[in-house]
Amino acid sequence: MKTYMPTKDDKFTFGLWTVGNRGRDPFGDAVRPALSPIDAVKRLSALGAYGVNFHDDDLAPIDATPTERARLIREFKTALSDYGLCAPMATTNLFYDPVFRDGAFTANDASVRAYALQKAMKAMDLGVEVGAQIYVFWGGREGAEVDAGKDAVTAVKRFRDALNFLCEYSRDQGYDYRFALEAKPNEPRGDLYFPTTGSYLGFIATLDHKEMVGVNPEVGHEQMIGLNFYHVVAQAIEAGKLFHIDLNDQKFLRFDQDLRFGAESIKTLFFLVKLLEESGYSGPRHFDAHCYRTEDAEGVWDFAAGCMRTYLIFKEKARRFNEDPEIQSLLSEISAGDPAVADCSGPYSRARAQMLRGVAFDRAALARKRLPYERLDQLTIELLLGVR
Ligand code: GLT
Ligand code: MN
Ligand code: MN
Repeated sequence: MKTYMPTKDDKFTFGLWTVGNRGRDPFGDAVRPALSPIDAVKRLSALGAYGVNFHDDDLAPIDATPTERARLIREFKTALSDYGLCAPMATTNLFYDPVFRDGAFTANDASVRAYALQKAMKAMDLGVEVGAQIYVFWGGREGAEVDAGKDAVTAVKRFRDALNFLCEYSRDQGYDYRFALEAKPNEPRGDLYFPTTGSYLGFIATLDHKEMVGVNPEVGHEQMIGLNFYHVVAQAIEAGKLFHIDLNDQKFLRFDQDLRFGAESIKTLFFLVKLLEESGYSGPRHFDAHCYRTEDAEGVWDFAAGCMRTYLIFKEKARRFNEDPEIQSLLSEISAGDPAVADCSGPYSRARAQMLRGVAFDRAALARKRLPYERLDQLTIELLLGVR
């Protein structure tokens, strides 16, 4: 009997801002009390999580005195070691304070851009202090409502300058960071630059230290514009660029909902988990979600446990999918080809091109070949619904 109890080996992580979300939205105030980082560490550890991630300002308020800041960091580090959690990812809050109302690295005001760089450097130092090796950049305010006010080409160049600067800073300090860029199409800005993970994959190739930089795709951010998240992640993995992942869920084409993992998109997220587990991805499985605003402080832990449990159920379903004889036989049938043609495929050579020219294809027979996707999909659904 499977218990689906998470262990540290599952590498489940949560952000302090996720379990600490107080339920504020643009139409209503907080409904839950503040959760201290120490209590977050205690509770997550008890649930079987592996780590906890944070923004600079989640640990110490932006205007904390140096002494206060040092104390908060010290207490957090002690809690991590007392409760056996790590902090594998760190990030900078470059979106909440009014100074960032027109962006951070892409702001029109050069002083704001410089301040954003300074804040990111300090937050990187802080991340290293607690052992983080992945550094996420979510450009929450890097966008515009008024395109007359900011040239979009300039914005891309400014963002590149910032990333190049921070890669050099990381190297110069002897840090071991890998940077993970997180896309989002809009919200809180009318439009955000780099709206999809695909945009970032193109951008990364233009950086000075592209080997240091990958992506942090978030389920909901791609589903806000109707993309297939499984396909998004597959491309990132194939490019060797999946450095981190933000797991949550979302109804399509809406505001960023950050729902509990698996709350909505059962089939897509099943294929996502199957992909993560089979691809050799060894990074954290990070939940960037929060519980419904209707929950009280205890409901947060139902939410957190639910994210991990659903992931583990999908993982078990992936194993069953691979062991299901009927599913596997349909898969072999679908991909079976004419062995005589196999020699003609492979990397280009003149001889191979010549050979391929000479093959007599039976186009009509190929077009008639059975493709039993209906049956395959039905079996997948039955497996997921628990009757198989
Ligand atoms: C913020 C955002 C997330 C990002 C976090 C990292 S902060 O909650 O909604 O998608 O991953 O900056
Ligand atoms: Mn996210
Ligand atoms: Mn989100």
